[in-house]
Amino acid sequence: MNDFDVVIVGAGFAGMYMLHKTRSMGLSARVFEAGDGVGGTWYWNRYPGARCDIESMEYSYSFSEELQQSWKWTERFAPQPEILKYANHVADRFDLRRDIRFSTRVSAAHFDASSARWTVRTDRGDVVSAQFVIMATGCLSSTNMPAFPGLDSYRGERYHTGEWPHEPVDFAGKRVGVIGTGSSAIQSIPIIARQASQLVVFQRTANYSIPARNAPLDPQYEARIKAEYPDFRARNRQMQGAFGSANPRNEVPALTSTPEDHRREFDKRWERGGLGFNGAFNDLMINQQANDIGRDYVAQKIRGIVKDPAVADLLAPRQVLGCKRICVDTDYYATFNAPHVELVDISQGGIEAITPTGVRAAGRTFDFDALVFATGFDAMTGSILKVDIRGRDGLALKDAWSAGPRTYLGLNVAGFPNLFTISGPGSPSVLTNMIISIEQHVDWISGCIRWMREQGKRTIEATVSAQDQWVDHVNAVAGMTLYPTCNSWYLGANVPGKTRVFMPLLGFPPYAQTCERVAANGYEGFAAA
Ligand code: NA7
Repeated sequence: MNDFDVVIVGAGFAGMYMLHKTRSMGLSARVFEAGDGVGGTWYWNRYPGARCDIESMEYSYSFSEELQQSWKWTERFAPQPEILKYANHVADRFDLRRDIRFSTRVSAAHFDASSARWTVRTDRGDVVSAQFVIMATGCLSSTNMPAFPGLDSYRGERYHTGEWPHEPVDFAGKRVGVIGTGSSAIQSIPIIARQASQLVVFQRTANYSIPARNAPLDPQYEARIKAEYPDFRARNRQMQGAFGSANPRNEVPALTSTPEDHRREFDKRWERGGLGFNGAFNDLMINQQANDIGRDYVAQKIRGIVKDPAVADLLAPRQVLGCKRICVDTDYYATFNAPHVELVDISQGGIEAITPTGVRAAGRTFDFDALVFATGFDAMTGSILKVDIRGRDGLALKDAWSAGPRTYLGLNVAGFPNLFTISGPGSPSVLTNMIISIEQHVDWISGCIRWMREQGKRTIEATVSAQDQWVDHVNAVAGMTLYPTCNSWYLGANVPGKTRVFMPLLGFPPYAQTCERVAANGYEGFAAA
């Protein structure tokens, strides 16, 4: 059996930086990656129009000044192929590939208390031993394919946005159905519509989408940021979501502002484009009445774009603005003005069945040459729980999490010594710029391992009481907001049968401070032996 200090599961942005960091500490590491290349979610999500919703000057590693100075982004929001190219560049630049086993999925990780080591198994028959196991499995990696009746009977082409083929898919002249209206659908629909002869979109819940206003990256802006990149990064780390310092939240409540103020601020942010729209007022996520003002503004914008009032009405979201991550788009709403594009409301009966030739929904039958499932992910816990993880006394993680994920700091689970989760549930993760959250976690885990070595400790694990308090804290913070009011994937509500728990923690800066304090206090809330 091969012995390593660290086994890392996944070679996305988390796994790659973790490998780089462990190497720099002189530790031996092996990474297992299911795909045949690096990039994680950006490796799998190759659907047309796939693009990051965080600006490219921010959605990139900050740990290497040379890297951030030398890499050139071409657009304000980077498209998937460019992000994948960047991931490959990082893998080459830091010579990461030699420690990564591609096309290999970790199937099990079992802890043995007597040796204080993990035994890790893969679907290719590898059996290795490691002191630490680090789950760098990503938050949006495990696709959600609903068990639609008749799914297997469908005879046409079929795609999931999260597992898109590597070759370009040509929809020219085809009748295409898209199920779902989340971010992946909203990005791909305008492009599919340009090719398809007929496009039918099945909408269960109308989503908020703000224009991206994507454009070639302004060279002057790029030069300005690069002239002070470390300061720019530091300012972003002070933002709630660890991004967007150039367009911060307007620290004024909507409730005490005038209708003119509302229009001016929302107009400004609609014109600027991107996720900053949600920062128009500081009470949008904590007060329903304030949020209603934002919701009505977006509905009125949709009515201004979509010509058929009945379609505009269907596209106007009813849920809290920002309750599900808002989408950013290029021409999404305008696409529904095209005569060959139809929106079908399935909010009442859902998809009744998939048939050999298409879909039955809303009491009608539809025939398609191709069906696109844009039905999202088993977010945050899906990929972790696909691995048979067993901690002390054979305790299975899926049992420890049967009532929803429980962690301390989103980094470790009581009863699972030396197992770390990068951007795990209970940490800010998906509510932030993921790469910055990943770096913060990797740095913290590395610091923890260094401390253990210095102190001569073999194991570290969260105490049950620290974990209980942390879970209460995450829930209490979410409970002060409007986030728990809709069926979002933050709550696991998109996956039938998944326990409804708000998984990410709001607020990056106080979280990062807590992590620092925990470390400074000798890893408070952890037991090390
Ligand atoms: P999302 O945002 O989870 O969207 C999935 C969509 O699929 C959403 O509109 C769902 O409707 C719909 N859906 C899911 N299950 C069904 C069933 N059973 N029937 C009909 N429709 C269904 O995933 P994305 O891939 O678009 O985006 C994920 C994140 O990636 C996004 O937030 C960005 O951060 C990047 P629902 O809203 O649940 O009614």
